[in-house]
Amino acid sequence: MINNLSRRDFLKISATTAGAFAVGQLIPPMVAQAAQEAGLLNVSGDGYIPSMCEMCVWRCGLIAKVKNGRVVKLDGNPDHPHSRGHLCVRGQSGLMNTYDPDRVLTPLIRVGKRGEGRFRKASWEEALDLTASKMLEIKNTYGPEAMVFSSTHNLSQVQFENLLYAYGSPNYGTQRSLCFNAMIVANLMTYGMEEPGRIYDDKLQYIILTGRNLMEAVSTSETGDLSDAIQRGVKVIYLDPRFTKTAAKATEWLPIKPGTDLAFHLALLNVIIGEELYDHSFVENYTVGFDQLVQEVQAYTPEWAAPLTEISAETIRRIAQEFAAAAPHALAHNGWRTSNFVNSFQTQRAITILNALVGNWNVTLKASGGESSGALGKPPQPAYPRVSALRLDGVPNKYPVVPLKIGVFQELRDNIITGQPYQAHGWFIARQNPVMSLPDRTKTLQAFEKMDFIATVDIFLNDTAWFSDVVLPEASYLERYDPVVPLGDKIFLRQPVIEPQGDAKSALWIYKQLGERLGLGDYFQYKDEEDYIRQQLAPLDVRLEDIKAKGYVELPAAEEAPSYTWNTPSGKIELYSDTLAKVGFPGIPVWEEPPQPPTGQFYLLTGKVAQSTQFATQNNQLLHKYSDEPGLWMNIDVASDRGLEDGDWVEVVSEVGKVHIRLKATPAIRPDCVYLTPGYGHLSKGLTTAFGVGASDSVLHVTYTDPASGGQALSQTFVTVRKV
Ligand SMILES: Nc1nc2c(c(=O)[nH]1)N[C@H]1C(S)=C(S)[C@@H](COP(=O)(O)OP(=O)(O)OC[C@H]3O[C@@H](n4cnc5c(=O)[nH]c(N)nc54)[C@H](O)[C@@H]3O)O[C@H]1N2
Ligand SMILES: Nc1nc2c(c(=O)[nH]1)N[C@H]1C(S)=C(S)[C@@H](COP(=O)(O)OP(=O)(O)OC[C@H]3O[C@@H](n4cnc5c(=O)[nH]c(N)nc54)[C@H](O)[C@@H]3O)O[C@H]1N2
Ligand code: SF4
Ligand SMILES: [Mo]
Repeated sequence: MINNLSRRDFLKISATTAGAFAVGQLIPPMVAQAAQEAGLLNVSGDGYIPSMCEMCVWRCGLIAKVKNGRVVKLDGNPDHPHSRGHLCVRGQSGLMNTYDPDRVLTPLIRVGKRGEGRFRKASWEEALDLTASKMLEIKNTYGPEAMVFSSTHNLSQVQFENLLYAYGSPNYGTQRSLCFNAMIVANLMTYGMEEPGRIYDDKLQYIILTGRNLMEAVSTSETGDLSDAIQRGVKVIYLDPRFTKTAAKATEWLPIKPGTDLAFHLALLNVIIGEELYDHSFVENYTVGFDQLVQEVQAYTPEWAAPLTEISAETIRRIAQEFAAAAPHALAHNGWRTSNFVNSFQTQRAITILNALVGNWNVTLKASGGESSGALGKPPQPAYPRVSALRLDGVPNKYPVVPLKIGVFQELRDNIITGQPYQAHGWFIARQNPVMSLPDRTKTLQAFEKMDFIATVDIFLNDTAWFSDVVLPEASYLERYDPVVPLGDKIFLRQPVIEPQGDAKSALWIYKQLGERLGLGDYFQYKDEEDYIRQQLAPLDVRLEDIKAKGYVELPAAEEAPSYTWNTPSGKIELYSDTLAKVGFPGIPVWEEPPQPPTGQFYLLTGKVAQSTQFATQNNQLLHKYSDEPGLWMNIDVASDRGLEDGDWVEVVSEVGKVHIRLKATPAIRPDCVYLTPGYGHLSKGLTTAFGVGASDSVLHVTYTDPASGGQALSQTFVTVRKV
């Protein structure tokens, strides 16, 4: 779909670009030596190797079929609790990411202007020396805080963080505030844990999904659980201004007015309390703050919520009654990318409280410690240097309840631009595409202009690498080891199913090399990837060889007694949170009016599609082939009133940006909303399949941040649409 001009441009550029293999060039066989030594591949390089998918952050277990040193098929590992024998469409297409002709396979050093995309090939020696010398120069001139680090959830992140803490910078940008801060902080305040586990058992009767589009925004195991529950006749109420695939599967779709989920849930609380439908003994024994809650929700009747949400009072009352009647076998799902409005934190709090009132703890919700690497070993290392500089993202001074590790990435970006409280000069980015994933792309590029030095670790010349000074090519997930990870009572391994192509290297190798050049070698006391994993496994008395064949090792199952204590200041579920009240936020969720678009404008909605991951897989030739060209969804009646037809080119304008895109007229969206699929409109011409396709909603998104959780608010951007 790339237009001719841009393809020609790219080819011209790649004359001075250390591109990967040219399109169509034959990739030589790369027989994975470790796998062959372990007996997983025969002498011809054929066999089946278990490992883990990384087409998204969910890490399903996979089994790679390898022939003569090439991956020919990827299937789900039946023993992995996420994949349970299945890979989603992205997972199955993963080999095309590894074999993408656009892969970056040698380090690159920029030769043209930033954003021009002109690079030259470099050796690792040169690229690492340059990166380390720039990072040292910044540290020596401005202090370690002038160097920003950012990365998105991945298995080697532990060593990325090791590099950051050893270097001594407090400035760490993660995807979390762009994603689920509202949910995480609400759970921490109410339950004292980041995210309780959910139980989809045979007794489950009722689910309320608030904008959790599980059928498209896939988490394989939970998507499967929901699908099975629907088959069994579990009632599913789904709130979304769009008719998504989850809406299609749900018992009831409620096209709620954007930003009013809080009103809906406050009204559910009102009915459940007013009609005494809550679990009295659970509330008495295990919660604090019920009296304050009773007082606060009195005013939030279904009749009050109806005009706000545009869901009738009868429906709201009925759902409250049905939910309570099904309880404790009822689940109000707290969603995932809960970053829609600045009131999303209060919505999340209301959802956590709704669950608590009906006493579904240990029935549909349970304690979860998240990913704990507690039992694993790690290489020895000295203590980290003390950091005294303030953080650019305002945590904790401006955002007192946002955990340090979670941060507020969009605020960090904004303060790179303002230079307050000090100016940042360098940015080290790994496995992340902030040029696309942060709201307001123009601002992100402005922040880049402030940088003396930018380095990116990626497998592609993504949009962020395109603006970088050095690009360090990581081996793909099929070509490398990563640290092992525990999941339940198993420990899973990512291992190379082929050798890395070109000069690509694992992140474990890259961070160690960089660490040594920065004088931080003591923090990276592992010889190579295998040695790192052996040190992880040492306390468990497990050998790496024991894991390779099955891809995991089983540990003795820990006794899982249902727990009725919570890691909150009171030890109970906090309906009223003193922690919040003390720092000036409401201790009980209160109604916060969301902004509404002025007449003639629309809410701009974003949302995942099953065939792509964020901003990362649009260049995958297999996925691309089966994807429709993305268009701007607009309600079909509204389009017709405006004289617009399906396929028309339209101009979409927000306060901060403008894009051109084709219109998709559809009944599947509320009349006051439009929707754009994220992940298109790439700037990098190094993504030759994806470049030139669609438009980026990140260009349009205005940066709004919820003051409590630090989560961004993506549906709060309003746009005009006109034919061009
Ligand atoms: N295929 C695929 N699966 C993925 C991902 C992917 O990129 N691709 N990404 C993974 C990640 S990182 C995440 S965080 C999860 C995200 O999982 P989800 O949060 O379920 O997914 P999204 O599509 O981001 O948002 C869900 C829905 O919110 C709706 N929405 C917007 N504003 C409002 C509102 O005010 N109220 C309500 N009720 N709904 C609203 C949108 O229309 C959208 O359909 O998905 C994960 N799974
Ligand atoms: N408009 C809009 N903005 C959003 C969202 C939205 O729905 N709409 N969603 C938000 C959410 S939920 C999230 S989680 C964030 C995600 O935001 P990001 O984390 O910035 O986005 P990703 O696209 O996941 O970036 C992953 C990068 O990793 C690279 N990569 C893939 N495999 C490897 C590998 O093996 N090694 C290395 N080093 N790199 C690799 C990919 O090429 C890609 O460049 O975006 C948020 N922003
Ligand atoms: S959900 Fe899909 S893309 Fe993500 S890890 Fe699993 S198979 Fe891979
Ligand atoms: Mo996310």
